[in-house]
Amino acid sequence: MLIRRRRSWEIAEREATPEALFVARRSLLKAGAAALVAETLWPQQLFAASDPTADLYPAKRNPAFKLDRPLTPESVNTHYNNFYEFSMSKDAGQLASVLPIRPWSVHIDGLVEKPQTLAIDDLIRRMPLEERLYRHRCVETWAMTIPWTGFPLKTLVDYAKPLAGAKYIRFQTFKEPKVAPGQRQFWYPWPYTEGLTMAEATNDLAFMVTGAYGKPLAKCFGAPLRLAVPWKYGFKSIKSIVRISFVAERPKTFWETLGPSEYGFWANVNPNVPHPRWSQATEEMIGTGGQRRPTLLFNGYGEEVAGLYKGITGEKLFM
Ligand SMILES: Nc1nc2c(c(=O)[nH]1)N[C@H]1C(S)=C(S)[C@@H](COP(=O)(O)O)O[C@H]1N2
Ligand SMILES: [Mo]
Repeated sequence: MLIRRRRSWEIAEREATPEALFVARRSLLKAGAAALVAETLWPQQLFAASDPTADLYPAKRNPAFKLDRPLTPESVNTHYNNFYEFSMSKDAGQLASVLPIRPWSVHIDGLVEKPQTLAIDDLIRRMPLEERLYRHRCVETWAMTIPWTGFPLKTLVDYAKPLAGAKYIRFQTFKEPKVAPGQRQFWYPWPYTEGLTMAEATNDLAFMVTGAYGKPLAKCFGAPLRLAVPWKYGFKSIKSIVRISFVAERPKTFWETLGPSEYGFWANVNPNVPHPRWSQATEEMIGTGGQRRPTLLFNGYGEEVAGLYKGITGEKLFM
């Protein structure tokens, strides 16, 4: 349960943790019970016991990605996560420590020259790792800043050699209900899926994350492989990826399936387009004692990505 002090200028809708609540209202879920089960299993382990790629960190920082605000401390970030496979609350990340992340395979399939399955360590070692400082903005109106390590998604796209018919990429998270209590809640469309257009996926900002804070990725952040698309609301940045499919049709995503009027395919950050149940005008910087800042269009990455959406009409680009 999130305990927050109300400020006079905060609107009432912000009391919700909206993504979770949306489903809670509809399905009478017993998240508390599920969380309790996971807690008894928690071996206090945030990383793989010994990460086979540990020697690659810290990777060299790419100075092109600058921040306008301080980094969110690691200890704050690892205790404030959305990871619905494990819990509806922000403690989900801690509960995720039961997830086995080795061995781990990533399937590359669909409209590619040669579908293949890669062991995660082979994949990571094949890719050019670098560190980037990114903003991160959840649709629930909280925000963070993180030093991610990873590689441009474009490098993986080039490696996969998509066929001409590939118009979108569909990403899929693991499905292990025995390990992830949230996945025993059968009314969710597990596994978690997300999608990007090929133009979005090959934009330089689209980043495949394998590490954070100069180390291999902690499980709470979506180890061993997650996406970071910082100009979009956080739910687009799918965690713990096992399958990357090149497809012709726009994939229907996890959140779009649950609430199409609230969570769409595009989900680009825009302060002037409110969520149906709350304003997106400002955001709370987690770990700063409740400081709020004005939300930035495309989360401040408009220069890099606004061009992707020129000429697209009749689409809810900001939801
Ligand atoms: N598989 C999976 N990926 C996910 C989620 C999730 O519940 N499951 N939550 C999303 C949401 S809503 C956000 S805001 C970010 C949270 O990332 P963080 O915990 O690293 O801040 O992950 C996204 N990726
Ligand atoms: Mo989110």
